[in-house]
Amino acid sequence: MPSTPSLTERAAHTLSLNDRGTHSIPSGQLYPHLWAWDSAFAAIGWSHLDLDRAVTELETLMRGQWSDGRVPHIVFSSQVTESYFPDASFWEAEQSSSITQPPVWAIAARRVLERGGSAARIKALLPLIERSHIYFKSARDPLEWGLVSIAHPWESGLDNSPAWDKPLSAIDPQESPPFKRVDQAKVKDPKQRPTDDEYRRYAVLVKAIAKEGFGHGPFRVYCPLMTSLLAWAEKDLAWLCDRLSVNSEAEERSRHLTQGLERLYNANQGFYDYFDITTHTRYSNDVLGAYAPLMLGRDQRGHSHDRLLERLLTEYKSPYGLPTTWPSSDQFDDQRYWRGPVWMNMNWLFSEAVEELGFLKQNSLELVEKSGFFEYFSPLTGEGLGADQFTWTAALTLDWLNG
Ligand code: 2M8
Repeated sequence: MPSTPSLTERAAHTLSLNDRGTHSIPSGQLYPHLWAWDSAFAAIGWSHLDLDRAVTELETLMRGQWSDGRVPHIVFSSQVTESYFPDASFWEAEQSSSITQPPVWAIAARRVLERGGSAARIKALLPLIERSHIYFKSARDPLEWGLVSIAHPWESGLDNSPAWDKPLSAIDPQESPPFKRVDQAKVKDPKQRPTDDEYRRYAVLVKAIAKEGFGHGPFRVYCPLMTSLLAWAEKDLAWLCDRLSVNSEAEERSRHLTQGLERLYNANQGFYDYFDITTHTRYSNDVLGAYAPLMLGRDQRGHSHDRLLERLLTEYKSPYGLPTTWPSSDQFDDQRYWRGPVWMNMNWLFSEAVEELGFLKQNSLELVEKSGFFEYFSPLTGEGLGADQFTWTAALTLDWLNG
């Protein structure tokens, strides 16, 4: 009788299904091109199977970089025949989108080097990574507060998080050009995807950014998750530069961001706020991203660290890891994309960065063993949702199994 493949073998199989030679796609079912933070997570997975392939993933990702330093969130492959909306022509940029994504590539590069990836090839990437970090300082911090602002909900990676409802309500969906979505028919239930109204507003923003010559556009929100991830990535870039004898001011920039985050701490709530730059309004939203400064460690912010951790441990309980929205909130939806479901990259980021959340590794491995390598999961039942055979779910599983 043939033996059942192990979890490692199944994860490796998912990575190979989505391998396009020099880059990975997130999923054949829904996302047929290169996505930036997905590729960084894929590189972490590849580092357990084929170190050269892992470095190639990062090189391909950085090859898409614009001359102003931004790493576009999608690089379109012209050979792909599967449909995706919004396609390259809708963005009006050359074969890429015009916004970026959470900059986790230095975090991935550090891990690839630590596992034995080519020092020479990784060293060659460091100036590109540094420019991508400086882009945030020059183009995504209009008030110079030492924070990262996003230009589109897609830039945050957490597309339809309730955190964007307020600023997105100011964008008029009637201004949207006509378009046809292709995502809803590709999942079991359209309720697992963002709404049509949200998509119309997303489309308006894509066009507004293009009209402005690819500037910041009308949606401008300081985001604690983006800021925390950049501050973490800067620390890993500083580590890489130190190890590979490259000059860099990454450490200094990381400190500046960590200090900047303090502006968003809400001592009444015990978590971090968002700030809408366009209306100059600060607002609270009890979503997982509001706890992201935890990733920067207790040393930096002892006072808020313990409160954040305590709330997260008591309020965000699920046997499968961290729900993306506070489960007791009216906005929580266990099925709809980033409005509640558990995502493996969030479990991985929090468990890697926060010692007390190390148990998320066990939760996550049990979840993929039970449900498979889905894109996201119901925090209530563990049911797999969205796309099956999803790259970062498999890649991070490999990391947990072999890390
Ligand atoms: C999702 O976003 C894209 C748009 O960028 C989509 O919904 O079509 C998000 O989950 C994002 O974080 C992710 O990088 C992307 C590909 O997996 O899909």
